[in-house]
Amino acid sequence: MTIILHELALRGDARPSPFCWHARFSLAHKNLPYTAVPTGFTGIPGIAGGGHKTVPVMEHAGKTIGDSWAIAEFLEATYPDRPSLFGGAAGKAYAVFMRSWGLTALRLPMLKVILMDIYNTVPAEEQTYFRTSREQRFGAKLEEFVANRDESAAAVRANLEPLRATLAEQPYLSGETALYPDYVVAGYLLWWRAVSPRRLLESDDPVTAWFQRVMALYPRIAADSTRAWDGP
Ligand SMILES: N[C@@H](CCC(=O)N[C@@H](CS)C(=O)NCC(=O)O)C(=O)O
Repeated sequence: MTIILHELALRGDARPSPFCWHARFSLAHKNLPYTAVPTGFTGIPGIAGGGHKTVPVMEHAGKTIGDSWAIAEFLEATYPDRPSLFGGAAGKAYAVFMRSWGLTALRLPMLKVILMDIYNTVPAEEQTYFRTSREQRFGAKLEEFVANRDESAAAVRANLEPLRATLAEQPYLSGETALYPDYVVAGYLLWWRAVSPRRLLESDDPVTAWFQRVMALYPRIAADSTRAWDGP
């Protein structure tokens, strides 16, 4: 059986989507082989017979699953004998928290830094779609949305403080081994790194050392992830 993962690819084969990285981490954690199929924004409606508005979309033994969290839950239920993504019910609850925390404490302030970088990475023929859909969603011109980039970057760095405190106690956010909560955060760092030439983390930041530990666990993700500069 071949597992197919449809994921977002932009100009220069940049792979930015944090949610696609979350799905990749889920597959990698379960040690499942998969084929990653790149798509642009305008290709999404045509994936796997249609009906999907976002990627990732996974095709698995005749079943098609959209949404990174649904993919994680499906893989956890389908492959109980492989390493657990969550580490039990309490671990799953922690993963739910980290998803919510990531959406508010990382995704939004990161977007306020990198939205124009993403736009500049979107192929010319998809830029009008991207600009229109995002300006509608955020109620502002892209340029206005990133007007306070420096403050937003500082907010992201400050929001990582609980992670630094956690990593002073243990090698991974989930304890002795990396689990889904680690992948949530790593996915957002891969997103930033794929499109933005700005440095997010200093090399002596404990989050940098943790990120490198996570990357070392998954050489394929480290190799396939693209970067605007060489760092987290
Ligand atoms: N809740 C979804 C969100 C997925 C998502 O928003 N994907 C973005 C790429 S990062 C997308 O496909 N956007 C399509 C579009 O904006 O047209 C998940 O976790 O998979």
